[in-house]
Amino acid sequence: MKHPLQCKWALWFFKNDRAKKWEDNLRLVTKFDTVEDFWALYNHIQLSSKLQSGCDYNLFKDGIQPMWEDDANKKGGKWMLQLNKQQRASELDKIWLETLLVLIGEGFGEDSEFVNGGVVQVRNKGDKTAIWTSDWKNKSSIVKIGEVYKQRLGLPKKMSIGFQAHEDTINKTGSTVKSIYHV
Ligand code: M7G
Repeated sequence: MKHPLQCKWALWFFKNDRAKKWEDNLRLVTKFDTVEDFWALYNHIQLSSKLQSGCDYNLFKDGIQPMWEDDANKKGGKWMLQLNKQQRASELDKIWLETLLVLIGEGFGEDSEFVNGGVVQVRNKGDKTAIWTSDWKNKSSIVKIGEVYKQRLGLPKKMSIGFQAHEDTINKTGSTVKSIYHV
């Protein structure tokens, strides 16, 4: 018997092709709901650090599309970790694996219901990982999710990560989006 996960998850892959619309570059890879199927998938796909710049992996709960427009994400946001260029070689793969494990292992406890998924984005200007949640107004759960994420990644206490509402990202005017919470 395989070991069931609490939820069924879908892995998506994004490959930047500027000739196409953003959503047409997004592909569903597969869905899984057991520990064994997760590892079979993980061992089969490229490590994030080996992807071309402009690519993303998204792991979302089955039924939630990895985009702002999905009903579950519409009023939500993300805890984002911005890495520097050196960290691709030394830390990106560890951080993304830990992100996957905290998601599928329901590491956020009773706040897991507000967690929609996780993202890794490989970019020349610096890679990023994020946890996407619903309902940015639910401050206590969102902050607890951020604290767990920071702790699971082993980030130093003095290092701060920010939470941005997708509506602010969509409406951004400058290059930076204000963070509404910090941990
Ligand atoms: P990004 O890939 O999140 O960050 O957004 P990057 O600037 O580091 O590459 C880049 C662009 O992709 C955005 O400005 C949008 O045009 C598009 N995009 C990203 N996301 C997450 C979405 C989404 O959820 N929905 C739509 N429609 N476009 C998106």
